[in-house]
Amino acid sequence: MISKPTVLVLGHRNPDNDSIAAATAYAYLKNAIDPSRNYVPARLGPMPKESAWVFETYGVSAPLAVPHVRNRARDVMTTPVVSIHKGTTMLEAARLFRLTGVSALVALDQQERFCGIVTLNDLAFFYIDQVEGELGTGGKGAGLAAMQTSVDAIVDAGVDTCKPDDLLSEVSKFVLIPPYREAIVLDDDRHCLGIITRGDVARAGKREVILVDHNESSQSAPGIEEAVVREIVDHHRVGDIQTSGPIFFMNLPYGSTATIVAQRYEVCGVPIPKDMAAVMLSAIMTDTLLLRSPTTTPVDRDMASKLAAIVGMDALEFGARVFRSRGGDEHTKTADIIGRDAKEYRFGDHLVVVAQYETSDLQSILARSQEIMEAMEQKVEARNYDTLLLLVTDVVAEGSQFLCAGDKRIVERAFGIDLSQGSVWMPGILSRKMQVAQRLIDNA
Ligand SMILES: [Mn+2]
Repeated sequence: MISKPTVLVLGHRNPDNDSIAAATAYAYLKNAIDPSRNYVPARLGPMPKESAWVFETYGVSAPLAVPHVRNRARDVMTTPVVSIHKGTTMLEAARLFRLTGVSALVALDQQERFCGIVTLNDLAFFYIDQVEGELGTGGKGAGLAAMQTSVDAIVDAGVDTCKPDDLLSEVSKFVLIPPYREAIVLDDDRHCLGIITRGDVARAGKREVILVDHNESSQSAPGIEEAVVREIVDHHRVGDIQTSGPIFFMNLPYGSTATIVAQRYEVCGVPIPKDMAAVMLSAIMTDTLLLRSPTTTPVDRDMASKLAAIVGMDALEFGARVFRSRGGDEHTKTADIIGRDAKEYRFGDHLVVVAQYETSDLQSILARSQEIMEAMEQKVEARNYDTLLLLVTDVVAEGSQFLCAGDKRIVERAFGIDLSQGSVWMPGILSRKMQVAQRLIDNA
């Protein structure tokens, strides 16, 4: 069975609701219009609370969690393997080689567990040895008799084995360098999942991805430089991803990637089912902070009302429920507040990280500002950041509290503020991208 190539549809690291929603809804659309591939929504971190709520409420499966996009053993292995049981005769093994054309058989014990391989080479040498012996002694039929003995004598238990998620770059060392020729892929119970031959290594393609809601390698999956980026659908500044050929690259200054994805459904003539409408509407609502962020465009408003009609709820009412599903913040971990949604920006040799935490419960966060500041200073040390800026954005009061660790000058200069006392309330600042990152870039 030839399976379709898989394309991962991926949002950014520390995924927010827009990254989760855009990956899911875009993969659905691609599967509807392109039968040549299998589009799999994926994520580079845990589901945000509000995404979990929307997906659960509308019965949508969460995107697949992936640690990286490097080639793994499972991506290139040949499957299924041709296997024999221990105790099978040499003759039966020889017939199986002729029937299947493989060059190695996997030997299993009675519990179907892997115990070694039998190669065509070893079987041939075994037979030649027997026939040579026969010629030396003048006896007849020893070769034939030998072929009726068990293959156990030539089972090679020393062959290299690996796990399905092992990196191909590691596994291939044991396949390409003599005396090894192949590696066997085993699960945790030593059941054989596949075999990796030199041919498999030579033919190994690259993993294919579509990036949504980001287009910078520092925000993307580890190993992105080894993957083929087939498409990008985004609403951020144009970053540094390079491709070897022309691709579909759609970047529009809308309030959310979900808006662009929903528009693609219309362009492609694919009806939006209720569950995908809910997923995309939730992302428009969170990314535009209930259509109040300055990033909001008329297209976002228009799309929100279209999707709301499919969902059968008022857009803002639906958005308010999505925000409520995040819950209060008195129990939110400090590490989540400063790390869940953090983006790296490089200005020359200056590494600035801007984290944003949206809340409708600003007071419970500010009550812990001492503890948060300490954690931020530690993170600056540990990660070698130059500057870590945290925006605690209050969706209701429509503004952000700025907390800054490390070198504060770049932030002070860009905003004309004094951060020496710790933190500063910045009314009207809701958008990291438009009101903060852009200003830092312009003033760097
Ligand atoms: Mn977004």
